[in-house]
Amino acid sequence: MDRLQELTQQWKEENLLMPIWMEDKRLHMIDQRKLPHKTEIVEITQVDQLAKGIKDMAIRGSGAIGIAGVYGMLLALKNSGGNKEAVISAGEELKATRPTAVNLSKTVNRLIEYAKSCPEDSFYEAFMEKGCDILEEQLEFEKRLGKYGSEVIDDGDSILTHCHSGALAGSGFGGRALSVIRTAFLEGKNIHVFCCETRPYLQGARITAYELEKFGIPHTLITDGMSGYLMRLGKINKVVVGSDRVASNGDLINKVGTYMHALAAKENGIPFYTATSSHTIDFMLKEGMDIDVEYRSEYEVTHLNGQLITTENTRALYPAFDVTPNEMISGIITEVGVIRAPYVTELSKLK
Ligand code: RUB
Repeated sequence: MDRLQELTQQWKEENLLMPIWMEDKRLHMIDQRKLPHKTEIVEITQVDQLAKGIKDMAIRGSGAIGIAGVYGMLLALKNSGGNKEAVISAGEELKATRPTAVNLSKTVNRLIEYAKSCPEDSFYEAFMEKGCDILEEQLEFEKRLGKYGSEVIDDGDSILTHCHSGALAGSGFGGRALSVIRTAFLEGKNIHVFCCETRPYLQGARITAYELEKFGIPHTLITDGMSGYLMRLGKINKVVVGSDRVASNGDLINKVGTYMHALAAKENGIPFYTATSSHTIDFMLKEGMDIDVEYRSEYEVTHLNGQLITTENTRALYPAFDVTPNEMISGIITEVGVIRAPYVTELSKLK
């Protein structure tokens, strides 16, 4: 059994909710578009198929697409019998699929650089080892940030989360925001989660609520526009979201709607946290608003479950992410601890 097989076996025994894994030279991926009604596992034998799956959101969430980048390059390694050019070109193809979440491009770039520096004769073994190291490291980060994050969760908290920053958006333990929430719950804290449905793709309704139910964590689904009022009523007293990218000044780029919740939290004096990994910090990005956010098809807004919900002529807009200024963020939860302002100085220590 090679190391990847051993790891996969170990993760299965741990009962992780993995978004993607490799077995018998094939990738297996849960098609997240079918959740929660159907757990469809798609088998992937070619990098093209995986690239399409990322683009079409069959697999999504910043951590998960970073991991998918690793698996895709390992697939190319196996398929090509260790051809360096094929592995690098797979990385380039995968990187181009989704631009905003930085984990994908950062992880793939890391592997491309590694591939380039590897001697030809030991390339297969060395690249496989590196890929496995990264996969293990990502899961380890997830568990560690959960522990640090749990320190900001108090017994009795009612926590708002947006979109889906959970196991299937990460390595399978709980991703980022849900690792924090899950760890606090496993530690015996009495908590309740309000999860936003997250229009238009409904990641919150379809996937976050599904995972919270699986983990046995008490939760209530709300529509995105309800958060402010519930904060005013005192029904929500903390916010924890994931992050697709963090700029070097601490600005947060996350699923569209996040900024709105942060504004409401600030107005109501409610702590707002993002859970992330140090790999999601983009030190090349000075401020969040410097980013070109991904715009997705208006079809995703005008249609629900493939059904047109507007008139034929209604035009729609879908910036998939927004930017929350760092001054609205109480803390950035990472695998090395909770980082607090001044962010430029504190985050630079993670370089
Ligand atoms: C996912 C999304 C999630 C983030 C953060 O976007 O915005 O909130 O990925 O979660 P999409 P995490 O569904 O468009 O991929 O930090 O756990 O990835």
